[in-house]
Amino acid sequence: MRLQVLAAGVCASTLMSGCGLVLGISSGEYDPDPFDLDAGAGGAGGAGGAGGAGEPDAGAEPPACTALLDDLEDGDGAILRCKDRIGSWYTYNDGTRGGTQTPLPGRPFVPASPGYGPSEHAAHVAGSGFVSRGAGMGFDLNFAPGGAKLTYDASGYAGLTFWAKAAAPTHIYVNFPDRNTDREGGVCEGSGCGDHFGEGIDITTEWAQYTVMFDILSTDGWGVPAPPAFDAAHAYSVEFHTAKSTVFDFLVDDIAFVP
Ligand SMILES: [Ca+2]
Ligand SMILES: [Ca+2]
Repeated sequence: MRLQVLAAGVCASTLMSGCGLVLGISSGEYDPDPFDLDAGAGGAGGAGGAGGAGEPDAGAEPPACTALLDDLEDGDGAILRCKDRIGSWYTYNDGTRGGTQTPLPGRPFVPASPGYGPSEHAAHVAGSGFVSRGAGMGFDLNFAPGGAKLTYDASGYAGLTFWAKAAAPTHIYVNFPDRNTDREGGVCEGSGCGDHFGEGIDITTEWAQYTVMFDILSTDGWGVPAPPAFDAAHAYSVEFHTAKSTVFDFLVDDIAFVP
């Protein structure tokens, strides 16, 4: 729980995502669903999201899953469809008035060009001005269009690896909403949800590969009830999150599980 320890002393830094999640927000003003997870997941994410996962052909068996989650090369907003995995990219933010984000939550998620290396596409998000809980982009792992948002069993994998590049050096968090921290799981409620297990990384202005192992993930410590550990067997999503007041403009590509 390294971040929990750090949080006590480094809360003055706007780069610590967890700190901003509670400071400066009176209980009366607290938005229990600041990321609009309930509505946003449906609108921006999988179900019915424009440009989202296409309906699989009736009767067509999806291919077996590999470690690769998405390379964005098909140019749409859905991750690679395979046997147990279906989901779409989405963006989210804390709803700060005046905050700007591209693409906006609920709008079609269109991959940017070019991508990493010789590839043609990467996932892109940019924005600023989100002063309470921040913003980001992510994708669901088991959320079919028109269906329910379900958990995905990632316990057969040890971590996540991806390539990333930012317009300016940017600190982001790779978060993994799971059964305990996503309100969809029914374990946490309201403002007790959202303290996802994750890890902070520093993205530079050159493409570089980053790897986050599941066994070192931590929360910020404010979730209720306190989640015991990342529940990889019941993961909902992968999110690339920026802390409050971060100016962000970054690309992510070739996202894959680590076997
Ligand atoms: Ca690519
Ligand atoms: Ca795709």
